[in-house]
This record gives sequence, C-alpha cells and structure tokens, in this order.
Amino acid sequence: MHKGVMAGAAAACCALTGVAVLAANQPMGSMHMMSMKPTVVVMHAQNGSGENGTATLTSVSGGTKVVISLTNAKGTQPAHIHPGPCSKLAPAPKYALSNVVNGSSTTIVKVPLSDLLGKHYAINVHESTTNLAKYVSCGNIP
Ligand SMILES: [Cu+2]
Repeated sequence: MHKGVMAGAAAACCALTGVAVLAANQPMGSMHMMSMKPTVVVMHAQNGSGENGTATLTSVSGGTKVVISLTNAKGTQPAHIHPGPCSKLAPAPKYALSNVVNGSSTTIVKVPLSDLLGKHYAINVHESTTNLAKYVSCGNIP
C-alpha cells in the first residue's frame, strides 16, 4: 500500500520534473567531469634523494584532495604547498600537507582546486622533521 502511494505520487509529479531532471543532468554531467578531472603534478627528486613520483590534486567537497606518492622515500617527511616554482621556492609554506610517510601522503586542503592552479605554487617535501632545510622532492602545480 505504501508502495502504491509512492508510485502514484511519483507519477503525478514527474511528467514535468522528469524533463527538468533530464535538462539539469546535462550541464551537471559535464561540470562533474571537469571538476573531478585530477591534476597530476610530477614530483622530481632533489639533492640526490631519488624521491620521484606524483602529487595528484582532485577537487572534492570542501576543497582539494592532494595525494603524494614517492618512490625511494622512507620515514616521516614534512610536505607543503609553497609559493614556487621549485627553482626558486619561497621558504615559507602557503598550505600545510600531511607528512609523507614511507612515500605516501593524503590531505584535504580547504581550498578549491581552482585557487591552486595557475598561481605558480609548488609542492615540496622535506627530508625529515628534523632536517627541514633539505628538500628531497618538488613539483610545480600547473
Ligand atoms: Cu615545505
């Protein structure tokens, strides 16, 4: 009985809203694809670390997900988004990222991806919590 009522309500409402939903789905579909398309930053080893890899930036609810994946990395290594580019990195971080632990780090930065792109930011990784001065990997955010 409950089902019948629901179906009746759906039928009554949807001659009109069905069209609206279809129309709304088209632009939402393409926006969804655009916003979900990840930006892959190539991370280059510095100072002989061998820590090459990627940082993948994805637009998510509440900000940007940053996933760092590095080869040859071990231990706990601080990571940040700095004003860049890597070739002349500003020493003060702009946004903190989760430490890279054994080559992996995932952070939700509370900033839209669109605010990170085209600003000459760079993602850098430091050797250790006690040796921040040594940079081991860096990648320019396009
Ligand atoms: Cu840093």
